[in-house]
Amino acid sequence: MVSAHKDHVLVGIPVLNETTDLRRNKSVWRTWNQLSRFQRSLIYMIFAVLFFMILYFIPNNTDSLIINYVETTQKGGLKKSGSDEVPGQVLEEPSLKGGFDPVQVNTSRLFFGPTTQQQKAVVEAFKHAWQGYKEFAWGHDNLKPISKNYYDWFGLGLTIIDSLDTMYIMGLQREYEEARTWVDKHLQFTHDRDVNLFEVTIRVLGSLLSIYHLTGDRMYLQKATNLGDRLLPCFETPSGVPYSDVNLHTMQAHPPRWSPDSSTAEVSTIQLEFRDLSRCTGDPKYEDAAAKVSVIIHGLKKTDGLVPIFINPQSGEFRSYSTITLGARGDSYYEYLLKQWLQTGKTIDYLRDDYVAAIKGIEKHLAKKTVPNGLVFLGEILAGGKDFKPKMDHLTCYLPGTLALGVHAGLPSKHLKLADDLMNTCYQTYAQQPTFLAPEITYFNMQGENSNDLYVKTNDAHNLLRPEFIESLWYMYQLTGNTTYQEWGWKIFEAFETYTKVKNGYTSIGNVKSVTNLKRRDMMETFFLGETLKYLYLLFSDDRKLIDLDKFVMNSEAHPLPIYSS
Ligand code: DMJ
Repeated sequence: MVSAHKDHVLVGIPVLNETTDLRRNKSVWRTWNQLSRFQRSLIYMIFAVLFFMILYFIPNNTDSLIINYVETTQKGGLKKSGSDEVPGQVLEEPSLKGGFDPVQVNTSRLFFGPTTQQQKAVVEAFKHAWQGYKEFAWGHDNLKPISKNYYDWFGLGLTIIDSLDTMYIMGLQREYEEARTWVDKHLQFTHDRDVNLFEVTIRVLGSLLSIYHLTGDRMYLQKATNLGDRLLPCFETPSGVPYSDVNLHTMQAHPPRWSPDSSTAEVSTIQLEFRDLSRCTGDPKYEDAAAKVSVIIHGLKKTDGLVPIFINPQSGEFRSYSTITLGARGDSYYEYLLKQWLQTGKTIDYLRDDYVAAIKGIEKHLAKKTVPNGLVFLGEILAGGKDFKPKMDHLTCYLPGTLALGVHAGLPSKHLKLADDLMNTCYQTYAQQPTFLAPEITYFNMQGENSNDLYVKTNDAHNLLRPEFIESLWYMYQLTGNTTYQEWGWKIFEAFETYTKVKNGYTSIGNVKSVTNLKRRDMMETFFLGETLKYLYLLFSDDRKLIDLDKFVMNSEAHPLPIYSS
């Protein structure tokens, strides 16, 4: 109670009038005693029912989060985020521009948090990583857990953003809320700094859209739209094939400093996100720009469906003689052919056809067997087809999961054989190292000059906490139910715990070939939280459909986006 009294203010707590209160209590007690036994029982029952109803309807704060898939029924624009505006640049309100109605998905479900011991262990790992990030790198891109420092790549708080849906799916409400507050209050796209179109699209745009779909929270869509507008200048090239980099403040796009070309995988791994942004805002400009790139690549000459890893934004042509690989700069071109086809309800035939043709090309040109034990691996074609290199990046280990997803969607069942063979080989890249962790790059023995199927060069022996094989384990487990994949995943998780866990987080290591000389690198990549731990959590779930692959498609950074009917 506050009362003004001439020249000073009295602040006090209201005092109970004890006599009146005592009298009131007595009369309530008398009335109660006058009730019949039946009336009293009825009142007891009403209280009991009310009590149980309250218990039932109040969600357990730590364990369950309600997902409301997008509710964008209200037409019209979103509020513009004042903090994200750049003086002199008017970013359009996301609003209906014609073309699409904003997406409406009326499903809802609960994420209850971990239910198995293994999931609980993964959640503990996440919390450990998060704690270190919070303490020493909050608001920065990466944690450097050994030096208790941080690293800024784009200066966008990448670890927070990449982790949003992981926390949501794991039921980590407190951590999720603090991350949401940071995004709401501090995430801005106005830094005078170059960012990579592909990386920011899969990590930031993909994550914002994914968590928007999971929560229905329009703050995320507002941020995503602002970012989408700042990325669009990349597509203003003579061909429509985007430049790799853009300054988010000046909105000037340009090729990388070291080359006039863009990476093929980069320009073809942005379509899920840009399409989803269009579907959510009702404005087709994002989807139009990104889908055009796929159409251009579709029209180019390929080697039995396989593409070189560089493409020129001026001419819209591949760079002749550049490498063909399912590893770096080539990998997710193939992934997004299938996933775009799925995202659009299997209605765009050329995407499926190009995907099927590419898998045929992979079987014909890239898939080879080691001589001692017949391990199937995917090598690389160099110099326009003249040379074959028996080298496979760990990145390639996403492919078996994608193959299984394609078979699940009705594509040739023989793809599962290749998937199975590659699973085995990828597993060996882990199991044959003393750390039980795979190196970044593995070479394979085709000559039979010794009894080893594979070998690792010193410079390739690092492990960056990458997710690709875990991702495939999850797809294979979800789609086959074979628990061997869970067992393999658990062994790898234990290896991460043993060799990459440090006091303040998890770190990349420089050498998987020795348990006594790990060469810890002092860097926790954002995809460890965004992908690796998420896929492990999903892999160990009793509910194989915790993320239902008939309703969602995972973007290249493990952020689930909805599947549309067209
Ligand atoms: C992630 O950023 C994505 O999975 C990307 O497609 C490939 N590289 C990393 C993880 O290894």
